[in-house]
This record gives sequence, structure tokens and C-alpha cells, in this order.
Amino acid sequence: MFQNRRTILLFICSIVFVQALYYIVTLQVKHNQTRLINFPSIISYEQGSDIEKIIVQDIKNVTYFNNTSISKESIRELKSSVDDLISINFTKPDPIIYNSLPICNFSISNNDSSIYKVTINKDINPFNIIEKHHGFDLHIGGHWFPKTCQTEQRLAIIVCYRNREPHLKLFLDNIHPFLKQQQLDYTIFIVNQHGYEQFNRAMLFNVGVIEALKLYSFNCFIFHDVDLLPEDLRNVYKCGEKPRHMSVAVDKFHYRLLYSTLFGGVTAFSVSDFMGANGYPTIYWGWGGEDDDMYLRVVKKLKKSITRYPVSIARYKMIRTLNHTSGKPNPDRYTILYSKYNYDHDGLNTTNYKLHNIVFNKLYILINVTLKEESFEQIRMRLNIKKRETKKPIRKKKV
Ligand code: BGN
Repeated sequence: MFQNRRTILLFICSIVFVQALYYIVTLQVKHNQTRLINFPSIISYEQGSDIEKIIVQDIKNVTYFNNTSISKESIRELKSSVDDLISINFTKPDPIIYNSLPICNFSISNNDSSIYKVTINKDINPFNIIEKHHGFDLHIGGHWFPKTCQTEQRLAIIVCYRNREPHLKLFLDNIHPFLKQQQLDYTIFIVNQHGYEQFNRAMLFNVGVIEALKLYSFNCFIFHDVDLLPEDLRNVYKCGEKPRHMSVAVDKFHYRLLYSTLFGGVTAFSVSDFMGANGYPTIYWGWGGEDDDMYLRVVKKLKKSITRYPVSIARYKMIRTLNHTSGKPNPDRYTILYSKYNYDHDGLNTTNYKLHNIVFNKLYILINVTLKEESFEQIRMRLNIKKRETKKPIRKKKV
């Protein structure tokens, strides 16, 4: 009897022990997992595409979270120690053949401006149709370069993105033929902000630059909203001596510049100007202010002015809503913008993100990331930003 009871007790104890062990182990695994693991809208393309095999570089283990900073030096190191695993998918021009070619010279020679007007394709086609339109001469990852001449610049178009598939389709269907006509060596990067943190347009741009430089020696970056389509071929997607504001005249704003320091929509930076400005700020969560901050970086940190093509050339069509609503305006954007914080203390060197994976699609390279959101209080403490005094309205005394 006693013997039996002891066996039963021992049996129950071992079951409880095994269950407890299982509970602890699963809890640990859950804790280590990324909080969000679905990549909604773009997946359909990855699965649906039958034209080109999609190569997925799963680099979930690569994380920049908790890295204190990514310094300019480490970016230079990234550039030199190109990650073989990733760059293997990236076709570069053969230097021997390429150097023997004449320099590409897309020139604007005709006075008749109507010949430069772009016909915008407004049909939202499935990705495989867009591939049929423009993919035949693309290298994987939305990379193209002319075959008959050599380019001086290597351009990365960095597009910030979250859940706007119809916009992305229209963008790709229109931007590829536009850039090919300008005879550019270009690659399209879509930086997708995964997760539920507030959208951070500027930080996604920094991520795009950091990841792009691991692949190829890009020397020109164009930062692009996905809903803007260039309308004139004379709006050349090249970098110059100064940072350029490209989207000067947008149809939504009646082809007029909203204000003289506007620097949103589409901008072009040489790699050295971008590094010199310490990239885009990382502290604008939600809508507004980050582009104005970048303008101030150019003027105050780079000590340069911005340049623009004329209103008659720098024309864009903005893709209207298609069920898209822009993010919540950031209530703290004025405080941050006017605080005169030190640009060395925030930007490219404080870009914290978790890289989930990089997908080499035919039409573009998709970079999936989660950004680490900082509260306004944390931003304020980190950058020593003083609270703005809210002026109380002066009440008139009742007589
Ligand atoms: C401005 C926004 C920009 C935005 C343009 C165009 C701010 C900060 C004000 C100090 N700036 O008002 O971020 O690109 O409108 O929509 O909100």
C-alpha cells in the first residue's frame, strides 16, 4: 500500500516537474521571439511572382538594437567589408568592359518641353504584370545600368514604406521607365517599417542608406515618398554639389512650392553631404517636422544651401488616397525642431533598428525592419531638450 502511494506521489511529482519545465522553456522562447512576425502586404508578390526566382536573405540574427551607435567609421567599414552573402545577389557592371565605354550623357537639348512630359500609367497592375513591363532588362533587386555607356553616379532610391501596396505598384510601374530613360545606374530600395510603432519616415531613410552601402558603392541617394510620381524627364535623378529638393511642384498643391524651406517629398544627397549632415533625424515619430529638421541640418551643420530645379520641371503627381490615411501628426515636432539640439547627437549614428530580412525582388530590394520607438520624454532627456513653455492666455479680469 505504502509502496503504491509512494509511486503515485513520485509519478505526480514528476508530471508537475515536467510541466513546469515545459512552461519555463516556452516562456523563454516567447520572450526571445520578435514581437511581430507577419509581413502583410508584400508577401503576395513574393509568392505570386513566377517570372523571377526570389532570393530571400534571412538575416534575422542581425540586429542593431542596443548597439550604442552606428558611427561614420563603422559605416565606412560596412562599405569596405561588403557582406559576401548578400552582395552575391547584386550584379555590378564588369569594370573592364564598363570603363571602356563612353560616359552616359542624357542631355536636354530640345526646347520643346512637351517631349519631356511623362505619360503616367494610372493602372494598378499586379506585380507580375509590372515585371513583364519593366523586368526584362533589370538585374535582381530593381537594379539597372546602361549597357552602352558608363555612369558617373551610382544611385540608390530609398523609399520609406508601410502597407501601401497600390501606391507601391503605381510607383514601380512609373519610376522604372523614367529612370531607364535618364540612363542612370540605379537601384530601388523599399524600406518597410514592420510593427505597430509610429511611422518614422526619416529613420527608415537612414536604414536604407546603411543597408544599401553594404551592397554597392552608392554615391548618390534619392529619398522618395512612394506616392510621388515625376512628370518631367528633365527632372534628372542625379546628385550635385548641394542637396536638392526635387518635389518642388506637386499637383495636390497646385504645382506651387508650399513654403520656401520645404524639403519634403523627394530629396537628393551625395553620399558625402548625407554623412556630413549625420543623416536624417531619428526623433520624429508620426507625421511632420523631420523634413524641416533635415533642411536645418543642411543649412546649420553642412553649412550649405539647398538647390531646386525650376517649377516647370520639378513637377510631380501625388497618388491620391486609395484608402490611405497619413499618420498622426506629432504633437512634439515643434518643440524638437526649434530646440537647437546638437545634430551630432542624433541621426545616422543613433539609428537603432532590428533588421528582419532583405528580400531581393525583381523590381526592388525590400528591407524589413522594426524600429525602436523612443518616448518624447526619453528624447528630451537624451538630447537635453527643454520643455517649451506653453503661454497661458491672458484672461481679462471681469469688471
Ligand atoms: C509642414 C510639415 C512638413 C510637411 C509639410 C508639407 C511641420 C513642422 C512645422 C514646424 N512641417 O507643415 O513636415 O512635409 O508641411 O505637408 O509640421
